[in-house]
Amino acid sequence: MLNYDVLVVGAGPAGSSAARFAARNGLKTLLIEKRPDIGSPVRCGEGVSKAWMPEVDLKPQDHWISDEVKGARIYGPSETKPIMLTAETAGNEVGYVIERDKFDKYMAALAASEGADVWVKSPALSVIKDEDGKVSGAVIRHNGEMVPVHAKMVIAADGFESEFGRWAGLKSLILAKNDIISAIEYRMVGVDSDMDYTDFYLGSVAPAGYIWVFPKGPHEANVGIGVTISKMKDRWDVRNYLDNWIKAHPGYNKGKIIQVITGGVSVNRVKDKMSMPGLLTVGDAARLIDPITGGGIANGLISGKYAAEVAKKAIDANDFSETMMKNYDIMVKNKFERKHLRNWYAKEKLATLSDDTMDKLVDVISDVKIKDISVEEILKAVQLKYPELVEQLEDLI
Ligand code: FAD
Ligand code: OZ2
Repeated sequence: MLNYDVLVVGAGPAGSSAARFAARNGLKTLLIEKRPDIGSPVRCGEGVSKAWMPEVDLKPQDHWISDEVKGARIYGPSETKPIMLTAETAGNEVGYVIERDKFDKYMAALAASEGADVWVKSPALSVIKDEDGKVSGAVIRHNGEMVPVHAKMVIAADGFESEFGRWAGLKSLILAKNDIISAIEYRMVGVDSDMDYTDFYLGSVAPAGYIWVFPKGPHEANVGIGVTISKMKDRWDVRNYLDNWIKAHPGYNKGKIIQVITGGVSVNRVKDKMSMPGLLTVGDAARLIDPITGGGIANGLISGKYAAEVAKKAIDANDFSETMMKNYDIMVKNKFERKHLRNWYAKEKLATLSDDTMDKLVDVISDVKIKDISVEEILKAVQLKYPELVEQLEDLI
């Protein structure tokens, strides 16, 4: 019988971060991944800001950076004058477009270098529980055999399509239809994208979502779209919206598609319960994507670190009770609850605006000097120019 202190299910950014910090905390850790090749195929726009990296002891590495950007541009439906979020106005905290496959492998390698064992091509297929209902491991298919692995703590990092928590009986992570984005993205070559900016396009081009262009290199970009599923008529809608936008933009229409990806993104408020005895959920599995940017890499890494801290505490105290697990929920809430509530209200509001109003909004904000590349600064500018739009979230800005 195999015994570990911590079993981490899923080697995306959240799982590798959890395994890295668990191992660093002296815990005997196993990180498992169902895919044969960590990070591949990529299902991501690959845009990240820089500011959070020190918090998870992450030093940017050339081999997983494809482009460093000076800022972001947010366009309204008429695509005239964008809101500019730039290094000049914002100091130097800008961002990167990364190579997610290399990034994910690097994160798993960091976990391994701290002492975690790593198994690839090894899906968790079922949950092992004690008689008292505590989660205490998983049955894993490994090298063609069903291997029961026992662990004092399990960390579920199995992504947006997460099943492990549900198998264990955690019902609190279900999403409402207005909090799910369906996304599709093309990696395109031969396009006129600008290496210096990540671009966002708002309005009816992407109902209750947006189109993004993230530069990967000269004339190469990730061009993608996210649409809220409650706004969709059928499942081809998303692709049609993206294709129509590309057709209307000659600088992109002349390009060639070298990869297509699809995926789901959660855009909810922080859930009340992300844990149960013996089990902590992290990253997308815990529904921790930012509800207005759709960004989940940073939050995945941060929640992974928190889970490792609580696992250490629980194992040291030999206490796996609901109360002990709650320490994790509290850490996550302290970090994200307020911000995600604010961004959730803002995205719900944005979804109600006509193209005309959205244009006016972008136009007036584009005249405001924004001093930090953050959603908070954008919302402060909205409050200054269009206070009635943010009445509901006034206390949160
Ligand atoms: P994942 O990265 O999904 O990792 C989960 C891992 O668990 C996977 O490797 C999976 O194979 C594995 N797994 C699942 N089940 C099992 C099992 N039973 N046993 C073993 N392994 C299992 N975020 C950003 O910050 N910037 C962006 O530009 C961005 N763009 C996006 C574009 C699209 C189209 C989509 C869909 C998402 C985007 N996101 C972006 C969100 C981001 O990709 C996620 O938030 C991030 O990947 C979350 O990391 P994670 O580790 O929680 O989950
Ligand atoms: P702050 C990022 O995290 C980049 C992530 C990009 C993720 C792309 C994934 C796309 C997937 C699905 C689409 C989802 C659609 C969601 C519904 C939205 C409904 C409109 C910025 O640079 C974080 O970046 C802001 C970075 O944010 C640009 C830092 O922010 C994002 C603009 C997008 C829409 C905003 C609409 C507002 C419009 C108002 C008219 C701050 C601190 O780090 C600073 O120190 O998370 O705030 O970090």
